[in-house]
Amino acid sequence: MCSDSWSGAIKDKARELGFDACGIAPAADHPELPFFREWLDRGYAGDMAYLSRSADRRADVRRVLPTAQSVIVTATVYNTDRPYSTECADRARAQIARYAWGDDYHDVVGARLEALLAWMRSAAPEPFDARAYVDTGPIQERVYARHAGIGWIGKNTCVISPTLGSWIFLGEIICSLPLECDAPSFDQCGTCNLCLEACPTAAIVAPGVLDSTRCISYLTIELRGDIPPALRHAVGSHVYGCDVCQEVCPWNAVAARSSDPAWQPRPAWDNVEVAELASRPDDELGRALHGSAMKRAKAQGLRRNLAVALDNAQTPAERCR
Ligand code: B12
Ligand code: SF4
Ligand code: SF4
Repeated sequence: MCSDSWSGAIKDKARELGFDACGIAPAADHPELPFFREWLDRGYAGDMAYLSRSADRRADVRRVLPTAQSVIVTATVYNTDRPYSTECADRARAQIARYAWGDDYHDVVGARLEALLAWMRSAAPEPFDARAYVDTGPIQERVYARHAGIGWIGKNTCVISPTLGSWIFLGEIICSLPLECDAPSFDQCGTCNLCLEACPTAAIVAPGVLDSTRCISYLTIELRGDIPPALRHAVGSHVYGCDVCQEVCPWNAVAARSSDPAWQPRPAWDNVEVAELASRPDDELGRALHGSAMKRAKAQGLRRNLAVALDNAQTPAERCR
């Protein structure tokens, strides 16, 4: 098979395996890659030490796989038909980021990527080198997604597909095959600034630049220890992650939805009150967290977030602005 028919066959197979989009980027010196170092130097990674530890490898996929020539990028829609948190003024209602409502995407998307790679190995005329990653690998996924034509990197820093929106998981196969590549996506944010204006903690400090130490997603998922008092009110009823900068995005006004059972909200988190969630015993919380992306925070982290949300639910909304 020549490289362009190979690329087409890989994309067809990706669709067959349940991916909503698939594109191919060259393993090259993309202009956005050096920004990562600058971002780390500004302290925007907070306590996520794993990012600085792997900064050299994140600078270029050829440091992860020296023979790399192409990066196959997949997108998987996880959006479901539930309302956005911005549509709910009730601070007693627990807000959980929609990416975490169903099964753990590391497992689901990871298994689909492994299936794609296994098929590629069986169909390829010769052996090749490859690594598959979803989220946890030392690769700047959004940059390769942009150069694979999946979507552009919005001012909220998320990859926005012009056809699917931004409720997508990214996954990649870095490989030594010289595949036919797609054209990069172009920026379609224009003069819009809605995400910068809507962020409850002013974490988007400039278009495309996010200070994690202010981001509710970081504060409720990644941060170990207490949420800084100055940011607690703004966290509101977000007990795990935050979707506000994507919910206000016009490109998500009619975003694609998935009927995949994997992403449907688990009953334990569906439309639940903060107080009810907080009253559940550890073993019950632990069972609900099993196999869910929310297990990252563990029951202990969730309790810390619930305590902040409970406090906020009792606080007049005016004080929280
Ligand atoms: C660390 C991390 C976080 C951190 C930091 C997020 C951030 N924006 O950096 C925290 C914990 C805050 C976080 C939050 C979320 N995350 Co996260 N996260 C990651 C992770 C592991 C690394 C991202 C990273 O390298 N950040 C460092 C910065 C520098 O990189 P960047 O944001 O990609 O920024 C690029 C561009 O913005 C651009 N750029 C920005 N400014 C400028 C300026 C100039 C001049 C130039 C040239 C370029 C440029 O260049 C940067 C690349 O160097 C990736 C997985 C991966 N391995 O890539 C997932 C990932 C980005 N996260 C994801 C998700 C789903 C989320 C949340 C939606 C979860 C939630 N609901 O709570 C939020 C979204 C918040 C947001 N607005 O980004 C998805 C995003 C999918 C998408 N559509 O984009 C990813 C890709 C995981 C996956 N495999 O699906 N995340
Ligand atoms: S996820 Fe929430 S806190 Fe983080 S940048 Fe987006 S709106 Fe702001
Ligand atoms: S809200 Fe506006 S500025 Fe922000 S990512 Fe969406 S289109 Fe771009």
